[in-house]
Amino acid sequence: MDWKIRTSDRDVERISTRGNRFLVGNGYLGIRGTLEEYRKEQLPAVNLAGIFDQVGDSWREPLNAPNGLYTYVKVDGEAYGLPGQEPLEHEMVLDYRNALFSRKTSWKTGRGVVTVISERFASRAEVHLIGMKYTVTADFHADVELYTGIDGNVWEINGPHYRQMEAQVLENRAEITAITQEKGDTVTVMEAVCADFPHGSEGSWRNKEALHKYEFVTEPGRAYQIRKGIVVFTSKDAGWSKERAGQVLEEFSDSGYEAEKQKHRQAWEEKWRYGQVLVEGDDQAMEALNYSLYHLLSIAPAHAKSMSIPARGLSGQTYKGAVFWDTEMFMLDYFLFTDPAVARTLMKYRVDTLGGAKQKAAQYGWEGAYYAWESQEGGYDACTDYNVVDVFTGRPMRTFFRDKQYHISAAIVYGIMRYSHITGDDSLLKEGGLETVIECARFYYSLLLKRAGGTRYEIHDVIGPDEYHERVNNNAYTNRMAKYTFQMAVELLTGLDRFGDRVKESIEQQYRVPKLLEQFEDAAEHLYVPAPDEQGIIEQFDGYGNLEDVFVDQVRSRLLHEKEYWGGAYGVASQTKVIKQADVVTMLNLFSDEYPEDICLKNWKYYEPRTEHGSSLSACMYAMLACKCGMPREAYPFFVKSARADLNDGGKEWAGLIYIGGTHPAASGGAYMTAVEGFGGVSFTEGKLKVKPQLPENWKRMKFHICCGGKRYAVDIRPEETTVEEVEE
Ligand code: IFM
Repeated sequence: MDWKIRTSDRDVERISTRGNRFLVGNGYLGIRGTLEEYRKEQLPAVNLAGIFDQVGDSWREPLNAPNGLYTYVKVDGEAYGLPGQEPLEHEMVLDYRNALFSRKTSWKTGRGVVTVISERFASRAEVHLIGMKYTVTADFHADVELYTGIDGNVWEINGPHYRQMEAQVLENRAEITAITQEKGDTVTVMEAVCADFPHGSEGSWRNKEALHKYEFVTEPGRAYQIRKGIVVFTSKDAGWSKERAGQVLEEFSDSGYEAEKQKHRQAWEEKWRYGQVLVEGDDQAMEALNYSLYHLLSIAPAHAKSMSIPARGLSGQTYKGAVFWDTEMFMLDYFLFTDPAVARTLMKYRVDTLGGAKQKAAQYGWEGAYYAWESQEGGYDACTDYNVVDVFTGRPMRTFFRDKQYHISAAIVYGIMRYSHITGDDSLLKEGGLETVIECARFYYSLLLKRAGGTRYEIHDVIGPDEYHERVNNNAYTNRMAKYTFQMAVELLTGLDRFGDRVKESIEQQYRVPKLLEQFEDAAEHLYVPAPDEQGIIEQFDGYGNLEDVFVDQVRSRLLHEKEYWGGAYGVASQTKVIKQADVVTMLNLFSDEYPEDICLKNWKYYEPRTEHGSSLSACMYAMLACKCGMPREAYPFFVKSARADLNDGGKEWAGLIYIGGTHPAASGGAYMTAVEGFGGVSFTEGKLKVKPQLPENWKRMKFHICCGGKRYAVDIRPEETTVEEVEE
């Protein structure tokens, strides 16, 4: 395995997926795998973490910075680039061990062959820095004009986000400062170019392009290279200024591209040291898995103390750059097991956005904290009431994701408690985590209903993970997660002493602890969670069993339009048993120790043919439950599907008429969980690591690291024995 993916594909239809697949990123920014000459129509983006803008009533979304990689060539007066000019040869490579993107493209001109080679990295050592080199070679005396600079014509879905741009172009230096519409935030991109060959040069600022032109005549076979350092910072980045960016660029120019690249590679090697998973006997699985981990590492906010990861990572503005339950339920484990500081950063974001969650609960008339379904700055819920556009009428469709996906708050509790249980670190709980769990429990408590004369609590009018069935009662997943939230709140409230007097007093001042304990204990005991019926099947929600019993292909055959939305009032799936993604199976996976194996298996077999897997979050839940049922062979194709979510073409790019393309970090996290927890059999009992492997037949050996209780362990699984050894750091 060479830790590289390559393609010579240049089909314009797949520009979007290649942009995702060849992405490089460092948690602060993500650079789509597009070519230097691409204009906004080809969807290039330097996508920024944690900074948003809203134009009028359009959706608020994260910013794409002006594109400092923009470069193209003219030879003998004619421009050469893709997708316009048919090349002789073309290849793009992503070296995902070192997070290096490169391309090589040759064109035949009227007088000979001209070749462009480039390489780029989003520095891991200095996250504001992008390094790039670009080389032109011709096999004749070509008159070359090489244009390089910053393109302020950015690709945006709901823009334009910049109301003003100011630029400066000096010799070998250029900068653009763009000012956002909503809050007047600034995004500054500065570059320094080094061209160590004789040339004529000229700078310009026109049509939102800050450009340098380098003119030269090539010696046949000689390489003409420019190297660029690009610094990006925004008004939200404390301590950043043009002076500081200038210093970074000076250092880049002094030490040189190769030296900065070396620092970047070293930083990545550090990440891989404990972050990789080695598999012997199945190179394809090892490649897809580590490629998935590459994506997770590329978007991990290791530079921040309180930040999360959007559902489409840093691959663009899809899903409004918002944070979903994907982070806690699908991505968190990877960071928790390999780099707990990042896991803490992710969960601290939720603690710090508790205010937004309390406001949302209050807006709906609930108590406590109802987290944003699509969380942006401050916990603001970017999810709109009309989140899908109908393909037939072009009208926005009323969806209830924001109002009714109550299970989101429990995901936050799950993340906080999993962090605390596995790391043994109480600091997050002490710094607001306790209040977060209590407020989420208060939220669920305010949702509880009791039928007249009844004894059990129910939760009505919800959407579970399967979004195709809206506003149902007693969704098994939601109810079980609400019960879990009550259980966790009880665990914390009964053990306040462990947090010390100051924290205990503060909680006792804010809450009537005995009263809450009484309520939460009662709720945990009496909240109804649908139980297996005589056939062993758990009904996904009240009345699910009465819906039309068809399988996925039958429902698919009823579609009138390929982009038609399957859910909502008239969706093809809505009145059938066909579901979008794992729902009961997700619940069983999380609570498998509460159910006999045959119940897990029966439900797996029942729901699988009825699951569209229309969300990339689905396959890994089936994979993991299959492992828990002792079926690694059945789990394997679902594992591969998750691990290859960003390698394969054919992922869903549309929800009705809304573009939802981008990377799939939840699937990447799901692939990791399946490998390590499913096949590797990693679990934790009272904070202690247990490993009980069941590898797929062709896997001869598996090696990885796990952090637990403040220690790091090397796990080595071989047919003859499994060893778990503490690592001295
Ligand atoms: O969080 C998911 C949801 O479960 C299904 N639709 C896409 C969201 C973002 O990945």
